[in-house]
Amino acid sequence: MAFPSNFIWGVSTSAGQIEGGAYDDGRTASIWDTFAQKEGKIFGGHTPTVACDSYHRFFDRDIHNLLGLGVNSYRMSISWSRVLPNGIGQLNDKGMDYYKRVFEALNTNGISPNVTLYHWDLPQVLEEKGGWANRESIEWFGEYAHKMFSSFGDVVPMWSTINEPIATYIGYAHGAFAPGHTDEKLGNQARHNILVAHGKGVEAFRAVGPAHSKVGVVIDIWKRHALTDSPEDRALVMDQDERNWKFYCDPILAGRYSDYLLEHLEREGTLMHMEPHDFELTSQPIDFFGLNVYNRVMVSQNQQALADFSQGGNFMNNRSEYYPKAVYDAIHLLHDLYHINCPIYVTENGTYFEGDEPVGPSGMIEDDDRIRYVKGFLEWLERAVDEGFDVRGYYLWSLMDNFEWPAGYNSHFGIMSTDFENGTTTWKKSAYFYRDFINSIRNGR
Ligand code: IFM
Repeated sequence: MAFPSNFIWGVSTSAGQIEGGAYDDGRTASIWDTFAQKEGKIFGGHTPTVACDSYHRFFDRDIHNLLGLGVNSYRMSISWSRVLPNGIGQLNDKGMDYYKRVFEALNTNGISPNVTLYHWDLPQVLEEKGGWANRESIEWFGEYAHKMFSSFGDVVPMWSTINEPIATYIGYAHGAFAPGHTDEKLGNQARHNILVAHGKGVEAFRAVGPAHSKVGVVIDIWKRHALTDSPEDRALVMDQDERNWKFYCDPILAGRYSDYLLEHLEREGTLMHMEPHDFELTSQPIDFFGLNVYNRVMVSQNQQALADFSQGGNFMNNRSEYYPKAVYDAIHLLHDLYHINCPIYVTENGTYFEGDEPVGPSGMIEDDDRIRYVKGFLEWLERAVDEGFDVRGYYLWSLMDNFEWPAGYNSHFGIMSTDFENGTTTWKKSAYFYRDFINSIRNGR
């Protein structure tokens, strides 16, 4: 029996994906509200304007679903433009009041809030000043963080500064995410700035000094694996690891970018502007590391071999590989490469189904693939805990089907389905599975 009785069991969501109420009570647009208005950016022309409507339904729907599941923590995020409609400056009382009531409701019900400050939804007003590519964004974020810690520091026991900074890179370099720029150098600048902003956030947390709370960061690790043992494939793994998760983990956990990365970016003409003090900020000591882990990525120079591999038997119905050991590998990697000396929480893990999910005879969505996936990850997580790795919690992504960024409402990650017409949610088979799993752990199995 590996999972200890005080292990955190939770589910994850984010403001931009569930809240809706996009223009209610003084909130202004985020970059995703604006991006969604652009032709062809989001599946089916969907927008996050209403989403799961949690801004209006948290208290009579979401909290009850959380209680029903028996989770002891809920991971969510604050919508920056709801609390600071101008990005900086004057706080919006109504927006602040919403979060105050959400945190109170969670705490009163024994569900510990785990709150991310920035989950991809930059206020559009700040994008108009250059967004994350503007170095001033470091100060903007610092101000926002300071205000949130001063207001809610003590009622939220776990804070994360930023979630998955890779999204910022995609949004500025590749255009598939908001705000939709397609400039590699801009992308590198934006992702560097957000890493420094993370450090500024940690600094703000220490300055405010909430007595019983902790601060961390959330990074997604998609480890590359070579399909063959050829030198070309091994080189590809190295290169892609450097440009992906290492771009974020290195400055935060090692206080630097690798020479390999810097040399390559320099040669490619995409090296970002950096200042010496930046790395003191990026590597501010954190109290925990939030690990988002979904899968590994197979790479090969040989496209045919890669295509053949993807035809193999070990794939789920969404065509992604079933590789639950990814969580164990990522935890190992954090120790082997960075000698990480703070606790790890798996802050996101889950899988999706595109289109309508299979419904059983009783009318319930029978998402057996999701159950298999989650079970597999939990087995490997348990093994890591058993081997003594300091992992203290697991959050399933996601509580309910929600706005899945460019995939709109067509990609279902929820363990509950959401009726986007009338705002009701229905438990899928996986929600019952997760509830029973948590319960069995608590009862010593
Ligand atoms: O929905 C996203 C989330 O916002 C960030 N991590 C990955 C999830 C699934 O794609």
